[in-house]
Amino acid sequence: MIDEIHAARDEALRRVEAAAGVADLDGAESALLGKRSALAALRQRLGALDPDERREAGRALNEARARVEEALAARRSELAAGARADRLEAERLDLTEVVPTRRRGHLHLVTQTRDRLEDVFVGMGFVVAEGPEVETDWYNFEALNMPPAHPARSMWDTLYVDLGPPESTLLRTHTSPVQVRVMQAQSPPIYAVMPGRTYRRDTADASHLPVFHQIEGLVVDRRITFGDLAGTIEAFTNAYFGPDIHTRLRPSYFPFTEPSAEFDITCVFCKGDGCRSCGQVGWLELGGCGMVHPNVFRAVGYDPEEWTGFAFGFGIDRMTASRHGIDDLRELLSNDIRFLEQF
Ligand code: FA5
Repeated sequence: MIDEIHAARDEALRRVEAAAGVADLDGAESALLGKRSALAALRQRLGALDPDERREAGRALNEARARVEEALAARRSELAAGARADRLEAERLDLTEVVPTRRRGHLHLVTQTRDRLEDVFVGMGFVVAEGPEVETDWYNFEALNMPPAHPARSMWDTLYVDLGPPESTLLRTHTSPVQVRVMQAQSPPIYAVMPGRTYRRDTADASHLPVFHQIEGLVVDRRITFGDLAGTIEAFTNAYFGPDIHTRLRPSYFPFTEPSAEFDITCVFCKGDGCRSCGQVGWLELGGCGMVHPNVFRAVGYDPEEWTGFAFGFGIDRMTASRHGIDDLRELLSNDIRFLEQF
């Protein structure tokens, strides 16, 4: 009987060792220790033994069962550790891995447009300048011929910064303050463009964003005329949009230019025939422009009798939308990879 018990124990230990996985081990456990196991069958035969043999065989059976239970527990934790290691290996993320089939990221569409515009203007002989996004009231308004309480200030819904005296510091509402900084920094002649981010208390909708981009142009030289301004705008829109797109100027008002105009381009969707995007007029508004006001020249110490110039400013986001047929500016900020990947 003792030999049979040892044989059943050794067989059970072999099966435990041979279990290939936790599920395998669960199946083995009931076969080795359950009611129909070899050890259970041997226990049933104890009753037929005489008392001394029964005691000895009973002890041997208890020891055999304890050994098998121990072996099961040890094998179970061994298999669980192996399964966890396999899962970790399978789920491992190598953040340094370069997967050649994946497409790499690229510049945002607005940045691409800004770069292209800069290229077009540099090709026309302009230099690129930049200025701060947090500005003083003087640069954003006063030097641009808008003294305190000038009604034209309400043309721009301004976001003020809590710095210094009330309403003395702001997020620039347009790129025009950079004109002033460029003129202060150098003497004429000036042929410069100034791209950058601008801020207004505008609610986001299909054609407005509270944070958007403009590009400003400034020319200061002798005998500059309105014809030079119109020709420059026509030349860059042709270079950017292609020869089918033309410009027109409409009389307007800006405190820092006189005369002032707004400029439109041929609607890129209907090529001038009239459609929903352009409100059936065949033209899309792009920006403002005009001849630099003598008071702006005075603010930076230029003699308005000696120097003449023009300036223009237009929205890069709206220009991007026009060129790529995007009918809602908010798409540009949605960070939806399916949208961004198209460009
Ligand atoms: C100006 O900001 C003037 N500084 C432009 C200028 C410069 C005139 C130099 C004369 C000489 P305006 O507020 O119209 O003008 O804005 C110019 C352009 O910015 C608009 O035509 C439009 O294309 C864009 N823009 C204005 N507000 C928004 C907005 N909330 N979201 C997106 N684009 C905007």
